[in-house]
Amino acid sequence: MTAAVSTTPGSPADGTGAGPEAGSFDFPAYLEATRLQVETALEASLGPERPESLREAMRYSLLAGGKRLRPILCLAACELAGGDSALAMPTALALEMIHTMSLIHDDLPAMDDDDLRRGRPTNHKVYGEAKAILAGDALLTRAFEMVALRSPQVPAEQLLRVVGELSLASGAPGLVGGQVVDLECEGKDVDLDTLEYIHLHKTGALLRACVLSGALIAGAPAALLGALRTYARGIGLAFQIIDDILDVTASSDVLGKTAGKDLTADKTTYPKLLGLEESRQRAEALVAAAKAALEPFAAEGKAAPLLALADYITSRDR
Ligand code: GRG
Repeated sequence: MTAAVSTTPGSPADGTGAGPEAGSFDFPAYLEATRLQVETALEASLGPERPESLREAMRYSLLAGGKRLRPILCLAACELAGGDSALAMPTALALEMIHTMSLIHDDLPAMDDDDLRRGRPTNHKVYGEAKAILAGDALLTRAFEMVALRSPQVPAEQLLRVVGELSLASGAPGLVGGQVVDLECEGKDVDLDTLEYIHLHKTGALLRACVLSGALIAGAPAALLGALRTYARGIGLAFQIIDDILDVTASSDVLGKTAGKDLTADKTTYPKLLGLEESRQRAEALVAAAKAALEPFAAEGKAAPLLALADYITSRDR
């Protein structure tokens, strides 16, 4: 598969084969070009799902925008490992499908009960609860189809390891487990260790699957996979700390979801436990540790996208 339009030097589709040079890397251009590739591929990814009403509900949330960080992390990790990011695109889309599914279910009345997501009414507000649950289920299973049946150029052994990472990230050892503990902790006093557990599972596990699966598709050695695990842990926690901060400092308009939700739902957050300033410092330290883990692999500039993505996590405003 050829990756779609990008003229950004060093981006997945520039055709030079050269990684971005450290220091001259144009991250905003990389981010936008890669995001557009993902949008184009996502648009084409949902085929003849039937019935039409299910397809519509799946497309409604999947194509509602979003930062597309997870697929971009997957493609960037594939590049870092020396792979062709076009081969990782089906897996990158699968990761966005799992993420979107988790957002649909997270917004349901039985979970966070929210009515705004990605700047639009939530899926169940438009299609009803039953259809929203089923659209999520269909996206989750579609994700595994993307890897198992729609990645013909990737060796089966590598795809099997990717399926393993996606399973771990989605199930009880990942998103589901984190969500259960999160729900059980609502309205209770939660310590820092429990908060970390929730976020490493609810948020960190999928980010880890993103970088590991991209690297696995490129046939990365164990040392790089280990470094990516450390990187993912750092950015995963930092991502969630910033999410907690934005929940109290940003508006619903900018976030595209209901601001101030953590307070309303009586959730423990990093700002609640540590205050805003210490939370921010903690996020920055985690990002620094994440970047340091990639240092041994940064020689030819191939780590530039993942290094810049780590910084983006703390500097983002939505
Ligand atoms: C996967 C089987 C299965 C169940 C899901 C509902 C649930 C169980 C888990 C909740 C997971 C969840 C919603 C975690 C929050 C993660 C998070 C910080 C989301 C926001 O991510 P952004 O900011 O969103 O990247 P965009 O819209 O930009 O993609």
